[in-house]
Amino acid sequence: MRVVVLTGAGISAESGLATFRDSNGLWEGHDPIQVATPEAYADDPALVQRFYDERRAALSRVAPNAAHEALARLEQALGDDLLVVTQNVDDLHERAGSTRVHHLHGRLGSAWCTTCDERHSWAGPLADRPPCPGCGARALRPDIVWFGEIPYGMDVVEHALWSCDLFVSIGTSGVVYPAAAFVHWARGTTLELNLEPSSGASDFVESRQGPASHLVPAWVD
Ligand code: BV8
Repeated sequence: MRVVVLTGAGISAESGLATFRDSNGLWEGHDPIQVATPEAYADDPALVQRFYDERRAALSRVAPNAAHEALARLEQALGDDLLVVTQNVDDLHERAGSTRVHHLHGRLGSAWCTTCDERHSWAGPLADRPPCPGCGARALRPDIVWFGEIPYGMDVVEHALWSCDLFVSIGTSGVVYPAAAFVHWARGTTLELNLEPSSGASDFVESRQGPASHLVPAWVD
C-alpha cells in the first residue's frame, strides 16, 4: 500500500504554532507580501529575517503532538511505502520520529547562502547578518520557498503521487499551489483530515472534520 501524506500548518496548530489563515494566523500578524516573497526580502531583508527568526524561536518552545506521532508510527509500519510531503517549515515531523519527510517549502532550521549556494543547518538568528559557515560571505537567507519561487523536489512529489494507492491531506486550507493540486495528481483514492472542509474538500473521495490530534491517530491506528 503506497501512501502519500500532505501536511499543512493545521497539523502543527495543536503544538502551539500559528497557522496562516485562521483568525490569529501568521498572515494577520504579518502582511504575506511583506514577509514571504523574494521582492519583500530584497526590499527589507531585516524585516523578513526577523519574521523567520521569530518563528524559529517559537518552534524551539513547542513539541510534536499526537498527529505527528501517529504519522511516525505509520512510517514504522509502511517504511518506504510512505512519504510525508509537508508544506510546513517546522521540524515537528522529524522530532516525532518521521524520517521520510519532504519539505516542499523549505525549513526554518536551514539557511541558504546566496553567494556559495550552499545550505547549512541553522538554529541562530539571521537578522544580525552572520557569515556563511562555508564561504564567510554575509549572504545567508532563510531556506524558505517564497511565493513565486519553485517548491523543492517537485519531480519526487509528482512520481510519488502518480504511483500511490492513497493520498491523505492533513491540516491545510488547500489554497496554495502546487500543493493544492496534489489531490488531482494522486493515482489512488483520496482522504482529507482537517478541522473544517478545505477549499478543495469536494475533490476528495472522503473528507473528515476534526482536530488532527484526534483524526490522525484514529486513522493510523
Ligand atoms: C510556484 C513559505 C511555480 C514558508 C509558503 C493564482 C492562482 C493560483 C496560483 C497562483 C496564483 N498566483 C500565484 C500563484 C502561485 C502561488 C500560489 O499558490 N498563490 C496562492 C496564494 C494563490 N504559489 C507559489 O508561488 C509557489 N510556487 O507556484 O512556483 C512552479 C510550481 C510548480 C513547479 C514549477 C514551478 C510557492 C508557494 C510557497 C509559498 N510559501 N510558505 C513560510 O513562510 O512558512 S506558503 C504557506 O501557505 C505555507 O507554507 C503553506 O504551504 C501555505 C498554505 O498554508 P496551510 O498550511 O494550508 O495553512 P493555512 O493556515 O492556510 O490552513 C491551515 C488549515 O488547517 C486550515 O484549513 C484549518 O482549518 C486547519 N486546521 C487548523 N487547526 C487544525 C486544523 N486542522 C486539523 N487540526 C487542527 N487542530
